[in-house]
Amino acid sequence: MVPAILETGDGVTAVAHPNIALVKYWGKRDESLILPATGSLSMTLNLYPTTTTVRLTTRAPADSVTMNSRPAPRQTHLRVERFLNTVRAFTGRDERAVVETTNTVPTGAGLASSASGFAALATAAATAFGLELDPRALSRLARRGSGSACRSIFGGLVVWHAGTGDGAAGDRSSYAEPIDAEGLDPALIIAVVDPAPKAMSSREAMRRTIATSPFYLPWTTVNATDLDAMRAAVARADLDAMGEIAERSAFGMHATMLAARPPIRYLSPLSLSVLDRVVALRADGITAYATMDAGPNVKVLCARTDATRIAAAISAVGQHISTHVALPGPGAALLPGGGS
Ligand code: 2P0
Repeated sequence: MVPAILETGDGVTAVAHPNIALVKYWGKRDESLILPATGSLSMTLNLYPTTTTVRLTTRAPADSVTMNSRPAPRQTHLRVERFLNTVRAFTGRDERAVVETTNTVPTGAGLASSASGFAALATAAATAFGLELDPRALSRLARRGSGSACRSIFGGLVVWHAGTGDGAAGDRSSYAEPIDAEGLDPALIIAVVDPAPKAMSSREAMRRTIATSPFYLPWTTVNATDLDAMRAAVARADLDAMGEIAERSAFGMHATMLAARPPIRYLSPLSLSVLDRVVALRADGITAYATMDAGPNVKVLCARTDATRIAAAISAVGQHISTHVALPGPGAALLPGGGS
C-alpha cells in the first residue's frame, strides 16, 4: 500500500525562542508584507523554545501542520500555509510541507508563541526549500509570518528597523539585527496572572487601534523617539533608563488601545496589582520596570542579580500568580542533522 504522504528525507528541524518588546511594535503600514508602522526593540528569552520540523513531500495535495502532536487550529493552519506559499513563490518550488511544531510555552503565558513559532518555521522552511539566506534576510522572511518573529531570529537584545518596503525596487529595509548589550545583565520576570486565552488577537487589535484610536498617530511619533532613547540607554548600559522607556512604551501602547472604539483592554485587575507591586519595589530602591503585551500577563525588567527576590515579591501578590525568570536567550538555529 502506498502511504498517503511520502516525505523526502528526514526533514529540517529548527528551534527558536520568544521575545518580549521593550519598545513595542503595534500596527502595520502594510498588512500583506507585514511592514510595521514603527521600529521596535526586544529581548529574546532563554525560556519556552519552539521546535519545528519541516519535511517536503510531492505526494500530499496540501500542507499539513501539527502543533504538540495535534492538528493545528484552522487559523494557524491558514497562516502557516500562507507563509509556505511565500517561500514557494521565492523558490519556484511547489512541494507541500509536513510541519510539526512543539511549543513549550505554558498555556496562556502571554508570550507571543507566534514569534518563536514563525522564527523556527522560517529557519527550517528556508533550508528545506533550499533558500540560502543570511540572518538579516531570514529575519525579513520570518517577518512575513508574524511581525515579531523577525526579532526572534537573533538572540539577546534585538532592534527591528521599521523600514519602508520589501521587494519593490530592491527595498529591503524592514529587518531585525542584534545590538550590543555589553555591560548589561538583564532579566525579565514573566508574571502569569491569567491562563485564559486572550479575547482578541494582536493582529485584530492592531487593526482596530489604527482604524479608530485618536491616540494611535501620536503614539507612532513618540515610539520613534523612544526607540532612539532606548538604543542610547542600551549603549550606555543604563538599566534604569531602559526600564523607564520600556514602561512608557507599553503604557502608551495600551493607551492607544483603550482609546479604540470599542475599547480594547487586555489588562486585568490582577495585572494592575502586579503593576502596583512593581511601583512599590521601586519605592524601596529596587530597579524593576513593567511591560505588558496583548494579554493580562506582566513582564518585569530587572537586573539578573535581583531577579529571584523580585519574582518572589511578585508571586506574593496573589496565589494564582506564577513567575518565571527569563534571561537573554539565543537566536533561531537549525538542529544538527537537519537537511532534506
Ligand atoms: C511586540 N506585540 O512588539 C508587540 C507588543 C504584542 C504587543 O508583536 O500581526 O504576533 O503577526 O505581525 O507579531 C504581537 O503581534 O503580530 C506583537 P503580527 P504579532 O511584541
